[in-house]
Amino acid sequence: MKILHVADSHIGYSAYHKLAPSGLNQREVDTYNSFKQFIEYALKSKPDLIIHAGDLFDSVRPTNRAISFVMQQLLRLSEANIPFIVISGNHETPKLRETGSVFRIFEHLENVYPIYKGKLEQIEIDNAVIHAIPHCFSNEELKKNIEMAKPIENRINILVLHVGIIGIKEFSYTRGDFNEQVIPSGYLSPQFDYIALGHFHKPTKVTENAYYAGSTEHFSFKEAGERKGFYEIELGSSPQIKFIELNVRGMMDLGEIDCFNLSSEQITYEIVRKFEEIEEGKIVRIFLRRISRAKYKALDWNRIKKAGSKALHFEIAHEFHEIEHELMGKSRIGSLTEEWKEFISKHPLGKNRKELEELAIKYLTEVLQ
Ligand SMILES: [Mn+2]
Repeated sequence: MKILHVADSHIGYSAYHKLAPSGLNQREVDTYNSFKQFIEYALKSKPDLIIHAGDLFDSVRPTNRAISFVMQQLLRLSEANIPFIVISGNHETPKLRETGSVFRIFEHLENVYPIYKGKLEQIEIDNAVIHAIPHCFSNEELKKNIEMAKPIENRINILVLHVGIIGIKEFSYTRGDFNEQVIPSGYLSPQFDYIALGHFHKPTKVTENAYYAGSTEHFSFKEAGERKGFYEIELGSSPQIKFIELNVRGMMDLGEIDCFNLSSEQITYEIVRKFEEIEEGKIVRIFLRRISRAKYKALDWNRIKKAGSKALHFEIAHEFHEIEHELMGKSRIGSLTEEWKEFISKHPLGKNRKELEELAIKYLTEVLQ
């Protein structure tokens, strides 16, 4: 039995200001193109089944354009009699049940199986049983549903999940996506013939039988340099798993420049020099470590813009150096809590910010008394 496992296409995503010739956002068009490449591969290779492991859409309320694009592509699979099973991921699952799911409109397509009701559903295709668990309303419900998914004897059993896994090295760096659900790797039972995972954007083998397909495009600089694609799986007595790469827009991370001992002119020169590596149309980032506000302002932005013009978009991330306000004429150093607040305001803390801030201020107040 031949299966294609794809995930995290995030249709409807858009970013930066560059427009495609059609007038649409270029990055939105990029996500359409990579998904279309996948569909074209599927129509040629004619698998017995396609599994999409969640985050088909980028949001709970995709635009009409994103919905009709997906509808068109799924119709092509439907007409070719290729079954398509898709679970809803954290990005497209509404927090309130009453909102209703965009997946409902796919229920009427023949050969398309949208799974979005927050609970385990079993679909039988030929000799295979697909145990599909969409994004649930709580982590407890998710775990209950995974425990309920029991492989059936003498059948090919496939489990589908959209989750993060605790205990895999790569995932520990990337946690904190909104509304995500996370399970320990012990929940991935070796009894399934294959576990198709979605959520983590890098194609990864997690256990002997569990794989993340990764996303079909780059959606953040954390993904710079990663291959994007999907798996083609031949299940049988000796399963074969092959990664098929998609041709997507590249993302380049040009590394960092330590600016502490450099002048604005030198920093500009270093940026321009690194920008020589830029390949046409790529998305590029460079990081300026320990730069003062004054030096940052004095960079030669015209030269930098010109040097970066080959990129679809370039991002100059930076970290302002902390000692600067003593040196750069800040009239006084604030109280310990004021300084701490200023310091922490420059660090991305994600959803735990408020809690961490409150806790720190509580401790600081205690020691200062
Ligand atoms: Mn996700």
